[in-house]
Amino acid sequence: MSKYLITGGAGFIGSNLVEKIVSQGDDVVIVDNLSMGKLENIIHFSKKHVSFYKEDITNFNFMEKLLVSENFDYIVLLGAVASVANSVQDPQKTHLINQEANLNIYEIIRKNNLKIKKLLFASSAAVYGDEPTLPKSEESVIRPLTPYAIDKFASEKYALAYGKLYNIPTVATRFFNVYGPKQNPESQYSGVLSIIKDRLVSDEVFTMYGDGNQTRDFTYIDDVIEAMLILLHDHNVKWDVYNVATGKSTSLNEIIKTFEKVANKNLKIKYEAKRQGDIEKSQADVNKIREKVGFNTKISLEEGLKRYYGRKQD
Ligand code: UD2
Repeated sequence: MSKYLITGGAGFIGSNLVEKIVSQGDDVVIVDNLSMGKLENIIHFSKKHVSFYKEDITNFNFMEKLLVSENFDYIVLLGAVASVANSVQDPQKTHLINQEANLNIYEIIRKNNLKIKKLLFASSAAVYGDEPTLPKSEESVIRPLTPYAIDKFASEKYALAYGKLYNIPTVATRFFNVYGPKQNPESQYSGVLSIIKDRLVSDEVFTMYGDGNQTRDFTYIDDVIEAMLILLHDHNVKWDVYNVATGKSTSLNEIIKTFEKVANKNLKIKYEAKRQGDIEKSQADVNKIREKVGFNTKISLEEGLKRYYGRKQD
């Protein structure tokens, strides 16, 4: 049996990861301040296998005591202000959470010589910025344009360099547009598919920013969880960064058509101007994760949308 620490474990990706780990018989400790995550995402887990601390990852003393006393096998860093817009409004505060809190965890591991099996830092396709060449491989030009992207890139680089310098097994992932159950549709900056699902269910109007021809590499949560577990458990994987995505790009117009077919209703759409700084096209090159660990996504867009829509409550 292994023990995992998951920061941000009450959030969208975190709570789905916890569910999978618990189903495999392992134990999880979640640290989440519920600023973006929700208690209802994790309340149903057995207390025997999942412990929850409602804490800020910026509480350095708390994190140190926890890491030193628990002897984690695996550490997954998902805790963040996962909003580019918030990082633009409040760069210093989000920097503390999105970068310094992670550096603090690397430091705790180093200073206390903790023997972990793997640490995974969750980075983002945001690090590629607006350089137009597609698809984005891990070697593509990096052009982080917002505090969010800069902090993600720095935390990622720290994870990998720390790993190498101090012999700590670390890995980083760059997620593209992940969607699926438990994604919170409450903000206008939530994942677009969580918003579209919400509008389809409630028959409310969806606001399209731009003409809908913008493309994204939409990746279903179960594929993302599988990739994370492979990267955590493969001993040959360390000190490296991997795109986690499908390698395909789909426009908003196309995905809305598929979603309407799955839901068997039409989405009401109103059009507004394109968002400032919106990236027109996004697509991952997934050769590295395919070649190094044999990972391929399995869930087509239609299948992912079916699974997602089937779970009306989340
Ligand atoms: C994703 C990440 C973001 C950052 C960025 C880096 C999510 C939720 N966001 O932003 O954190 O990493 O990638 O490039 O994964 N849209 C609408 N109507 C809406 C909401 C969105 O038209 O109500 C459009 C939006 O303008 C954009 C597209 O849908 O063109 C996708 O938006 P998004 O916020 O889901 O994701 P993205 O790629 O902008």
